[in-house]
Amino acid sequence: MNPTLSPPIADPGRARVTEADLRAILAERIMVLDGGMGTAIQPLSLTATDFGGEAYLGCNEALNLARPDVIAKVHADYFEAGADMVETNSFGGTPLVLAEYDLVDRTYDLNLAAARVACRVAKACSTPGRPRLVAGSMGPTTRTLSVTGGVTFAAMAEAYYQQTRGLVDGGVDVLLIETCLDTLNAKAAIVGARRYLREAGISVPTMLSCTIEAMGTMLAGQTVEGFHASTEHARPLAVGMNCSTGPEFMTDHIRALSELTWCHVSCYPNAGLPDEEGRYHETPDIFAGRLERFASEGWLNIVGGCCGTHSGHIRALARMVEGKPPRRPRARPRLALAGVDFVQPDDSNRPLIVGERTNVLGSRKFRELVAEGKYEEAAEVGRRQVKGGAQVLDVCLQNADRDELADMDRFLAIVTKKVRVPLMIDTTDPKVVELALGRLQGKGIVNSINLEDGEEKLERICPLLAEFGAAVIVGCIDEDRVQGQAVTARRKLAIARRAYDLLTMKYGIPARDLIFDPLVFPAGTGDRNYVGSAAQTIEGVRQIKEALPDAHTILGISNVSFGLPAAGREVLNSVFLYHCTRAGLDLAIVNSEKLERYATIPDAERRAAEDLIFDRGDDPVGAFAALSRSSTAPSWPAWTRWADCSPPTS
Ligand code: THG
Repeated sequence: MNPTLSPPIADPGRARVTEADLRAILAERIMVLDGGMGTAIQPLSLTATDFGGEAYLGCNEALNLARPDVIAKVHADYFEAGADMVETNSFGGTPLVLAEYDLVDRTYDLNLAAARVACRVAKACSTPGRPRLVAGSMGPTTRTLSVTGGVTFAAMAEAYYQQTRGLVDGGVDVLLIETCLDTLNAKAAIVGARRYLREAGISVPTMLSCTIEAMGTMLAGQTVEGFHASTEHARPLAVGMNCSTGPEFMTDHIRALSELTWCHVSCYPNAGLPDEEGRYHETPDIFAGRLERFASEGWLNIVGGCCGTHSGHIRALARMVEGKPPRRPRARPRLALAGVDFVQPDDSNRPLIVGERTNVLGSRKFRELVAEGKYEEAAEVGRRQVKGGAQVLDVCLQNADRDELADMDRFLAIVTKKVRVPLMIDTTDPKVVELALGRLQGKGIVNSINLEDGEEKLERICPLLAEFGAAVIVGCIDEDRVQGQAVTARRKLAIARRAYDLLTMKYGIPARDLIFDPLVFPAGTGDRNYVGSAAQTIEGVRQIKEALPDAHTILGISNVSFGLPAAGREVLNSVFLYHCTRAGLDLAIVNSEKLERYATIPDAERRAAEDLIFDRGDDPVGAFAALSRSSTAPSWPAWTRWADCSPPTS
């Protein structure tokens, strides 16, 4: 413990502003945030003594203990200029960053002090009609989980947990996770912050703000839409952008975000792009003039400044927003998925194609590559699925002979660098789910849960969905000992309804994140149990979509053609997919490189496939097999989970 840094100032004894009060203010007007902290400190030419010693020179957080008066003055100036909310001087306040100054053991004190200084000034500047607020600043740290690595998700979450403790105990009204360059860091911040709030039994809203670089994406590659999709599970009070460029370059991104999000929108840019010497040139009038457009378009709820802005900029902003109505958050949230790229299934692009080959149970080749430790080549399998049109990848590494956890860890580290699409984590092991979700920058899908063992699995997996943000596939399977997997449309719908109620009401999962799998069984084997089951699946899709319109549907299309020769499989898959799509299917798991185009299938083959699907004629199995020149007997896949593929009983 270093003696030159004094203890934090006393608790100012100020009550936290509630989320309800914050929302009431945001409903009324555009809120003004402060400007840059660095910009305000720089001209003061502080010395090593001000920082508490040579060792801390340049560590702004040290000033919270060594010179709280300086920080208090910066806050007071911003309030005086018209800011409603100031940010604590804690941008680099995680132990990950403080380690560079050997200040890890002062993490709590430095953040506590940052919050107390700001809260004391906020208290002094508040009037009954105008509360002044404090946002706890949480910067991106000096590492990126998705780009540079060198730190685990758990360690990152722990670092933010430590920072949150100090800020929340110090009394901040909001936690502001800002300047996010890598969404995976932001997700770790969310996990860490929530863990402390849960422990302390306190509710403090979060705001999230990403940084889009001049080339139009975050450092780790996502756009602002991807960032939003990947973090909306935090239910942030506001989401927005800060830093990086001046306001002008943010225009398209802020417009897009404003159209997309159901949260409030914040924007606090730099004072233009910096020149060679790192100086910013937008004057208060130019800066406020550019942001005026955003306010007038109705895109903004919170506005402020970042690097290069000072109290002059904030004064100009406060004048500019006066009397301008705040943005009204968009009403209806929709399912959004993200890898690096962002995608939303809707009626124009349905069904999203999910590549099936990165599955050790479904592809011998992929299984062998993984078994030989050839993860790069295994990831190439995924890249080819994407090139072939896959918009999502199903990743399954469930091999009883191997360590699934280790395989998933290694495979994801590589495949996330090779493909930009959202990933689907195909596993039944909650440990694998947890590890995998901590590896995804974007918003993925867990494949899958069901009611086969009652609620046992749900209890373990649902909290992970809320913690990391992921959609989930719910298979239409229940506890029934005789026929757990639903074959009839009626049972598919009944199970989907039951799961829907349970998952939305008891587990709090948003309906839009539920993707029901009505189940596909082999249609071409002659197994009496599955005669007509393909038609039931199509009808199941239709009924689930109709009864539960907020939720989504998915099918493993290739299951339908198990046991048929290759040429016949592609035809049957394609015709089946066509009918499922007409029924409303949202996502389809297929081999994206081998999807026969429906329109190119000769009439006779298409009719034979339809006869098989809808069980028309005397011997649709035989007729279809004859047409697709089946000579060999059906070969049985090593498949047991999704379709009960026991060989025909008769
Ligand atoms: N629903 C959900 N998830 C699923 C399925 C489902 N995941 C897995 C599966 N079903 C979908 N994926 C595949 C992958 C491969 C095959 C079928 C479905 C396939 N494989 C060849 C076979 O078994 O004949 C193997 C060929 C080879 O080894 O190269 O057909 O229904 N939610």
